[in-house]
Amino acid sequence: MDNRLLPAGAALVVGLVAGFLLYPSFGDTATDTPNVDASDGAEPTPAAPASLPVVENRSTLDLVRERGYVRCGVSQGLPGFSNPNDSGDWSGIDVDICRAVAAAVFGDAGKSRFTPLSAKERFTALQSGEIDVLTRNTTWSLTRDTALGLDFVGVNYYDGQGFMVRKELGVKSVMELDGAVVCTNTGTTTELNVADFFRSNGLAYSIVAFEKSDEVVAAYDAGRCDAFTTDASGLYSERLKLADLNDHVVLPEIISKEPLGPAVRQGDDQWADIVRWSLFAMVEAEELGITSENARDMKTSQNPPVRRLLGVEGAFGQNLGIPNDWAFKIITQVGNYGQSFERGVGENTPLGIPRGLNALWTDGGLQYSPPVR
Ligand SMILES: N[C@@H](CCC(=O)N[C@@H](CS)C(=O)NCC(=O)O)C(=O)O
Repeated sequence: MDNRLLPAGAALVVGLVAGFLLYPSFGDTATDTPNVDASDGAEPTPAAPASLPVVENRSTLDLVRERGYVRCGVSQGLPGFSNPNDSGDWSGIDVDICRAVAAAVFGDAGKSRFTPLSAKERFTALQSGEIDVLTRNTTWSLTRDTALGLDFVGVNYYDGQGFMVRKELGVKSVMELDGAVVCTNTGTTTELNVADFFRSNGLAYSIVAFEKSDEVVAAYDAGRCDAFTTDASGLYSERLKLADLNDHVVLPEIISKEPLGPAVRQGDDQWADIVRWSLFAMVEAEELGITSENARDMKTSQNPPVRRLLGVEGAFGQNLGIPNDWAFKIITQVGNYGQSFERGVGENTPLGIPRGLNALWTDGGLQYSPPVR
């Protein structure tokens, strides 16, 4: 489709007007919200910005090619998802999505750069053009997909919200948290879900929320709150930062659906397709048994889906506006979805997360790529 330029500008303006200040009620410091009943459970209605940032009315692919690298918005440090090492090199499954897009566009996963963003900052950074794609443990919800001038293109991690408490509390279920002080991050679905869950179950609560995750963990570790809540994946990751993780227990309830996935600016269909199919290529590769190690040999396979994905047959890259060996480059440089999962968050990493919902559909999970044909 070649109608992407006009809608990109139009949609962006609508999105910017609608979605600039997402979470007006929370500041950078702790915000104690003692069980107020002011919201209806929807995301806060965004206010219009004082002035609109100017974004060039050009295709993202053109801008990215001209610049020479893809700019991705990531977390400020969430091991397994997006985390820098001491040399400033980023890794994790969200980083892999960005590297996959760079491999698809440039044939070089290294042509990717990372901008750490808090939950509160992330949508504005995408709207304003500061980044090309948001790959930051971000939940796909209707409001975010429609009212912010953004489009979610897939789910790279199916998640849900969980709770952690100190073992000494003796609490076995979230239902025992009546009157609890709950620590979490501002600008997240987490806050909204806590409100839904506690209110609908008739439980009193108060929230202590911070913009930086490290502050949330520190507050919880220091005993400022009874429970720490975030995406279950975030609990696996953030609890590694606690003084002694054996003093804590994750409660059995998962209180929400948190499909985490990459988002792009609304209205640039070609760019959305490139990011979407970069993710799908990783999933499809796993289903077809293609890995970073065997991809080269698999090029001689007679299996038609393998030949199509590796660019031996067809013009699928061309249809996306990128080289035909796009998926081959992703698989050899980043790996298939399962390889990325195991390397970032899998059972042999400090996080130790089982595939669960993120297993392939053929193994009883939800990860599924439409056919490459
Ligand atoms: N998936 C939820 C929560 C995302 C979120 O921001 N989680 C926190 C806690 S795991 C986080 O990413 N912290 C790392 C950071 O702020 O950089 C959302 O999209 O609102």
